[in-house]
Amino acid sequence: MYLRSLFSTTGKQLSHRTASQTSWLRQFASGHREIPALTKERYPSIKRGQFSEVSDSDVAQFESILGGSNRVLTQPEEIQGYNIDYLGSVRGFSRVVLKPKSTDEVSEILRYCNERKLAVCPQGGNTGLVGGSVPVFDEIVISLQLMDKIERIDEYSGILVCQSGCVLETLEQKAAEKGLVMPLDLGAKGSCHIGGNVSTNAGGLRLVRYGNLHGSVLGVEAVTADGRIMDLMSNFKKDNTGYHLKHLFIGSEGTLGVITRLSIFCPTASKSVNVAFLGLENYESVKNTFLAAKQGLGEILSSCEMIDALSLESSTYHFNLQSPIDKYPFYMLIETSGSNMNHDEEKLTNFLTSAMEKGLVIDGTVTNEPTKMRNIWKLRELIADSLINDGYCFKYDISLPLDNFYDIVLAVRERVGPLATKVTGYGHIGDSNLHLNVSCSKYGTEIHKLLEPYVYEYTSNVRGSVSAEHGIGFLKTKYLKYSKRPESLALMHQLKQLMDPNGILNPYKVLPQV
Ligand code: FAD
Ligand code: 2HG
Ligand code: ZN
Repeated sequence: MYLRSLFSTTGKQLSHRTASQTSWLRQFASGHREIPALTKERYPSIKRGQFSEVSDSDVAQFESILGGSNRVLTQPEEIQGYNIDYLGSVRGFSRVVLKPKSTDEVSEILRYCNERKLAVCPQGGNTGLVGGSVPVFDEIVISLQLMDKIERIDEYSGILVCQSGCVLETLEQKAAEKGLVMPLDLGAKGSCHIGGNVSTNAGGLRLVRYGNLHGSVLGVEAVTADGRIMDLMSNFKKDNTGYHLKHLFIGSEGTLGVITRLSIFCPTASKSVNVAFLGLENYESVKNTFLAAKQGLGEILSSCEMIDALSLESSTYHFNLQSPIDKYPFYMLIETSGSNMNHDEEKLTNFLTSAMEKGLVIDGTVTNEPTKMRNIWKLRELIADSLINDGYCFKYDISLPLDNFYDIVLAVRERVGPLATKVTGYGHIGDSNLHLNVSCSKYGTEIHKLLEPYVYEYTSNVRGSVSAEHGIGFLKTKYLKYSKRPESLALMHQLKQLMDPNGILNPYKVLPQV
C-alpha cells in the first residue's frame, strides 16, 4: 500500500481534449455515429399537437422581427444540427431556426408564435442528454446562441449578470479574472449555455460544495409563451417578497418560458486546490471513503466522484489517456478547495493516511499542479463522451440511496448480457447521483425494452429519483410518474396550462402527453 506523488508535481502527463472538441457534429460528420431515426418514427405513440405549420409568410414575419434573413435559418443543411440531440437519440424536422439577440426580439417572436399557434423549442448549447433541446416534430427552434453578452461581474458582491446564451466556460474564465468561480462546472462546459444550465437546473461536479442552481441563481428574466417579459432579476441573496417565481423557470426545461438573462452568485475562487485520484477494491470502500472525506475534509471538500473500472477503461481507451495509478475495481476523484495551502494539505494528508491505514484506499496520487489536476479531471469528465463513442449509449441519471448505489449496475449488466458493449457506473457519489451508462454498437429496441421501464422501476422501488440532474426532456416523460405522485403531476399540468394555454413552449417535453 502506498500513496504516490503526494503533493508532488511528478504525475504523468495526459493528452488534451475538451468536450466541445468531441461534439456530436464532428462525430456524425466523420461517419463515426449513426444519424438517428426521426423521433416520430422511433416513438410512434407520440402524436403531433394541434399546432399550425410554418408558412412562407411566417418566415417573412420572422425576418422582419430579426431584421433580415441571416438570423432566420431555413436551409436544410444549416438546420440539421439543431434537429439532432447530442446523444443522437432523437431527431426532429424543424424547418426554421431563429436566432434572436435581445429579450425584445424573443418577446416579439413568442407573441407572434402564440397568436399563430406555432410550437417552439428553445435551444441552448444542445448538450442536453434527455432529448429536450431539439424539436420532436416541426417546432421552430429558438436558438439563444447570439444572446451571449456578459453585462456585469461585481467582485464585491460576487454577482455575475449575463444573457442566457453565454457559454459556461467563457463565464468561468471571465469570473476567474475577477477572483471568482462559477458555482457549477460540467464536462460540457465548452458548449453548454448558462441559460441551458439554469433551464435544466444542471448539477455537475461541484454541487457537493456550492449547492444547486435554485440557490445560486439570484434572479432570471424570462419571456412567457404570450411574449410577456418577466423581470425577476435580483441582486441580493435575500428577497422574501411573495412567491419566488424564478424557481418556476429553473429546471422547467423551456416549458414555461424562455430565459433571456440571469444573475448568479459566484463564490470567491479558492487559493488552494488539490486533487486526489484513488484506487479502491470495492463499492463498500467507496462509500466509507466518502464518509471519511466528509468528516475529515469538512468545508474544503469541493468534489467527490466515483468511477468504476469500465468507465475509466472507456475514457482512457477512447481519448488515449493514461491513468496515473494502476487498475482497480473502483476509483475516486476527490477535490479540495480552500484558502490555506498548509491547512488544506495537512487535512488531506490526515484523511488519506487514515483511509489507507483502514484499508479503504489501496493506491492513489495527489497533486496541486494545475496541468496535472486538469489531466486527472479529464479522466472523469470524458467518460460521458467516451461511452457514446462505442456507437450508441443509453444514459440513466438517477439518485439512489448510498446503500443501494452500485447494485443496479450489476443487475443491469446481468440483465442485458452480451447485448451491451459496456454497462458502467460512475458519477457524483457526493450527491448520491449515479450515472448508469449502457453502451452498444448501435441503437436497438431489444435492449431498450430490457432497460426501460426496468431501470426506473428499480429506482422507484428504492425511493430514488428517475432524474438526478439531467431533467426529464422528451426521453423520460413516461417515467416521471415513478418520481412524482399523481397530485404533484396534476399541479404541474395546471401550472403549464396557466402559463402556456396554447402549449406552444417545448411541447412533448417534461410532462407526459395526456
Ligand atoms: P440544451 O441542451 O440546449 O437544452 C436543455 C433544455 O433546456 C432543453 O429542454 C431546452 O429547451 C432548454 N433550454 C435551453 N436554453 C434555454 C433557455 N434559455 N430558456 C429556456 N429553456 C432553455 N448535466 C448535468 O446536470 N451535470 C453534468 O455533470 C453534466 N455533464 C455533462 C457532460 C457532457 C459531456 C454532456 C454532453 C452533457 C452533460 N450534462 C450534464 C448535460 C447538459 O450539459 C446539461 O443539461 C446542460 O445544462 C444543458 O445546457 P445546454 O445549453 O446545452 O442546453
Ligand atoms: C457527467 O457527470 C454528466 O459526466 C454526464 O452528467 C453523465 O453521460 C452521462 O451519463
Ligand atoms: Zn453528472
